[in-house]
Amino acid sequence: MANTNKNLNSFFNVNKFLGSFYSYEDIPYKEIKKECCFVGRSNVGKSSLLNAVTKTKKLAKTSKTPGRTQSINVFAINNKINIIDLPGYGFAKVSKVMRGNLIILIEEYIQNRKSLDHVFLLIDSKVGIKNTDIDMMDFINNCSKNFSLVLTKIDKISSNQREFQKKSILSLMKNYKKTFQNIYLTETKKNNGIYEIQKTIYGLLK
Ligand SMILES: Nc1nc2c(ncn2[C@@H]2O[C@H](COP(=O)(O)OP(=O)(O)O)[C@@H](O)[C@H]2O)c(=O)[nH]1
Ligand SMILES: [Mg+2]
Repeated sequence: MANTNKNLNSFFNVNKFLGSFYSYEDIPYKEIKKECCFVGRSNVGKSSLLNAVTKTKKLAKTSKTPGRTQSINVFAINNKINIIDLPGYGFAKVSKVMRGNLIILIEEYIQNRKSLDHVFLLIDSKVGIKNTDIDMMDFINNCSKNFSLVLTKIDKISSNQREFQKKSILSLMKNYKKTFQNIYLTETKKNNGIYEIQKTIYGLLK
């Protein structure tokens, strides 16, 4: 069925916000058994990516003020697959205790959510990989969850820098041979890389 860009857009365009949750245990399972999530530092572009993938403006609130989303936001796509917008980590302006709590919320979700099939870890291409990102990769890897990297906002860097980033990241990924799947370069305004991510998410249904 959905083997073209247009078909995938209409598949993802049928969507519903299921709610905000403060613990993985509160997220309903219902009949939806497949799930992926977007995780990354505050302001990396998680909500923008969700809007681009679903072709739904303002489905997830995108914000110019980092650190605002502090709960697990659940979106059902076509009643078949959930996309989870996780809180951002590593935002300096919230208290240490709050940062710790957010990490716990994220990690408990990744570790315990049985229907979670694929983690998309977002990296701002201009900022690059930080220690908190490495910690998150180690955690995902230790949970034996498959993950892909999404290098966001590639419009902000030159094509040389894109190649350099991609190369150095791929070399780092040798440490995660069992769980690392793929790398995507995205720019939400021009939809670069969005179709590839849609295909991967849709592919989870097989
Ligand atoms: N230039 C550029 N800015 C982006 C892109 N994606 C997101 N942004 C901006 O980055 C900021 C944070 O985005 P948001 O999706 O709210 O990040 P979140 O905190 O990870 O959910 C917003 O100002 C977005 O407009 C992109 O592909 N290119
Ligand atoms: Mg957000």
